Amino acid sequence: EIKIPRHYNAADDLVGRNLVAGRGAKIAYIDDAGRYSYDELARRVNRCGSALGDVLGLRQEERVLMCVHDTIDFPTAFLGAIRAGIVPIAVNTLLTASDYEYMLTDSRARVAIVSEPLMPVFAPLLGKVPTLERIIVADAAELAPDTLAGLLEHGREDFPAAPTLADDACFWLYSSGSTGAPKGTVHIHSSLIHTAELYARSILGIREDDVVFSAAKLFFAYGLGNGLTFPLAAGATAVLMGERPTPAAVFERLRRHRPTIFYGVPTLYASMLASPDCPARGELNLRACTSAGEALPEEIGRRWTERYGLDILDGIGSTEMLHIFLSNRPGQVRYGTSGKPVPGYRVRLIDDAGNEITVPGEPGELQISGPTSAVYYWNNREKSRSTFLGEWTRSGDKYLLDGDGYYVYAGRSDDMLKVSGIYVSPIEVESALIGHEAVLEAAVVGCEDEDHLIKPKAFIVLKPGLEADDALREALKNHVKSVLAPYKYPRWMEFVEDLPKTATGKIQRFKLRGVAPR
Ligand code: 3SK
Repeated sequence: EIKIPRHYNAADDLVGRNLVAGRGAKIAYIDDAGRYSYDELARRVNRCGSALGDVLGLRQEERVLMCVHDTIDFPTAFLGAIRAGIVPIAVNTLLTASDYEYMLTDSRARVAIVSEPLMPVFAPLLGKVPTLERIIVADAAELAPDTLAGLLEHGREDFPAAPTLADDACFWLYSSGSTGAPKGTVHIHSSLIHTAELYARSILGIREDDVVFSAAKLFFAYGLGNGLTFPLAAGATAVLMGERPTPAAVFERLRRHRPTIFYGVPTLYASMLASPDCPARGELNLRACTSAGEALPEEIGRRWTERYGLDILDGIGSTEMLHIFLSNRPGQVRYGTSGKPVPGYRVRLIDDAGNEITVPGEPGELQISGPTSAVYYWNNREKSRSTFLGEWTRSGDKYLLDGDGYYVYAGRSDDMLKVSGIYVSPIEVESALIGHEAVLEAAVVGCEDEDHLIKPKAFIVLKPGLEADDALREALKNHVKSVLAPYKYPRWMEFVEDLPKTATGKIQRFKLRGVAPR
């Protein structure tokens, strides 16, 4: 673990260390519009931090919500806010207006910075959310007063970092649970650099001459480390991609920019391997590949290694712990496991009676201790108390230890599903289905697809007199996609007479798991 001074500003460190090291002229970021040196990044960050205060009137410790695609505007706004001591809240760009309304209301962010294509979702919230005063449009070329580009024109390049402390709130990410609203997860200034030292430097061996590319977006804790903290901490170069990470879009960046480190998620690796355009070994320049978000099926790992002669380092992290705390290591990969604790973290498995499991083969809830744990959930004492247990943080994941000290994923302790690396609450999908006029009751569980990756499956009881047909299936899928973030829709639907329930009427989802997809 590194020693961090009490007076510390994470943005000042991550950008400033590169200037001090003489890397000002080196390319920090490449996005779809251009290339930006470390000097240019520093200018943008300083201008942004200064303008958030001088032009928009934001003060240290106030919050700014960011719904921004992966372009240079993300690090500009995120690090600019942090430099000013303002707390950015990076949110998923795939959500609905009602999700954003909740997050804006909950956080009381006075300003939102939003990528231009997402403005139709956000614009109606100005006027609707009483605490929201301004929306600044990112990824827009015009130098207008309400664009980030325009705002930067009014910022100072010599803007000093705010006098923050290592333990001050630095940024938030929203974390979802199986019940209740998403939780504002508060991280402190010292956490970012710790993730870089503990995981990126020690497990990946990231270096100044690396070029990194994360298909996982910057608004995820995984992507934030991959594409922002780690490359800046090491003085490397990061490739950013604004569009959705389809295999074609990813191949294009792998071929054009020839990154040395690629960060993906299992669903993407599976679809890349299945693509007829999957690059040949010689076309790529990779030295390390990582996977997180959900457990990597063994078969996908093996096929990747066969094709590229390079292992995927599968690991697990969480929004609460900020990045990966259990990981496979180069040269010691065991597919089908999440590897071993990253040095600097301790993990333990706790059984249903609250006792620590010390023997291999027995599943228990994984708890983690390490310096990067979030400090609490905003305005949520109950969930904070049940998650952050002093030095230990509960993950909600069940694991077991194999005979050689590798940790094997054994499901969730709650009903949450991880779909393409993003949490989906079955209860939320059930409520959406029940909101359709044809549906009486619904239960949603995770089901494995042909690549052994989990996707939502719905068991549906229709209202009396209604019959299921293809048109109704399509209508129900479209209905869910219209009220929830589209990736949450059930991939399979089974129409049943009734649902298994407890005596008190609670749906017994466990009885529906393991029913083959239809
Ligand atoms: O889902 C994960 O495994 C993960 C990894 C790194 C950071 C955050 C998360 C949720």
